[in-house]
Amino acid sequence: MRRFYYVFLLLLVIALAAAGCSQPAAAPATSAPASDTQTAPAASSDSVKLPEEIVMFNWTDYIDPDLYGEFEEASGVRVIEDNYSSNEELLAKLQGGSAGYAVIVPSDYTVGIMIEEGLLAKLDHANIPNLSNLADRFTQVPYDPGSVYCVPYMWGTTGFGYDSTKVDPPASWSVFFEPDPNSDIYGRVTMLDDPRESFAAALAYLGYDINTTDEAQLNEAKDALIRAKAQLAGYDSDTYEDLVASGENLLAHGWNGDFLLAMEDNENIVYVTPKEGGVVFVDNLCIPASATPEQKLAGEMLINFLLEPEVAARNSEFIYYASPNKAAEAFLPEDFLNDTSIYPPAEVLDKLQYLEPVGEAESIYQRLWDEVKSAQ
Ligand code: N2P
Repeated sequence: MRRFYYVFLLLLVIALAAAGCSQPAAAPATSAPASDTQTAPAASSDSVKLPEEIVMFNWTDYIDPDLYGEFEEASGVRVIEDNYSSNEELLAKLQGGSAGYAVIVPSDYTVGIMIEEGLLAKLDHANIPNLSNLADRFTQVPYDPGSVYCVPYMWGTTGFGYDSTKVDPPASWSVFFEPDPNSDIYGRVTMLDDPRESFAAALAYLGYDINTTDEAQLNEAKDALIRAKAQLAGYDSDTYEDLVASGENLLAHGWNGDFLLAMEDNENIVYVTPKEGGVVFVDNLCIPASATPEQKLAGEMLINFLLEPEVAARNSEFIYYASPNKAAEAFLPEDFLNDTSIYPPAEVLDKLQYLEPVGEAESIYQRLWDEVKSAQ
């Protein structure tokens, strides 16, 4: 009952907004059906107009672009996408006072940092009734229990992808950290342009905790990353999968869904979770504290739209990342749900770990990463 009430209200708001009226995002709780014991919270956005346009600040290739048009048709709000390449880049932008973003997509550990630094707005759940579509385990994530600030968007893993017709199947991070000048891959390899991800690869290779704050271990990881540089064509988080698909590169460190998407262009690509383990992540839809009330309302409507089961399913199928949306599963084909590169089996998941905020050691990571990047 409650859900239909919300959906009805949302449709009403959308219709009124499309007709050019300024209307509240949700009606006062007094109009809730008498039988509904879960009274809707009073809307905090009673006099908020929808903007014509909002900006979604997102990773590259991380949404089915058709969905923007569909949201615009339904809400009257046009969505412009701007991209970043790492959590650290996104964080630096917000810390530096960049504003104008309605929706951002930080990963788990970065959400924790952003909450602590007051960079995120609290979500008005009355505007996001589709929150109820999340699978239970994604409603109480440790970095934001109860989805106070963010809504889990997609989850995935970090490993590497290679062209199986040109590379002997590697299974270990050693393929990055023990470069061989005589191998075919030498000079045709990339690693993620991402301090925590690249350090996690080196730390996993060395057998250390990927969230270590031990300076000696971090220095060892830095040396490994500098040695790895000898065979790198570069650091890249945005086009690495396309460069493997086109044959320009043969091996890349990266995220599972990106390689699966690139398989549409080159079916010889194989994605691997290295035997030493690696990273599992949950990326989230959040609204920066700097958003205006208008941007925030439209952002919440976009988040709600992306949580529609059928929309979430289509989005996941398009970008090849696993959905935290339980209700979306009914709309996902069996072969997608059974794909172990998207939904890793328990024995693989067991080897993976979430990146966590490292507190003061963040500056050590940043300094050592700068040293890696500038090393000759
Ligand atoms: C998509 C990037 C996935 C985000 N291109 C990794 N957190």
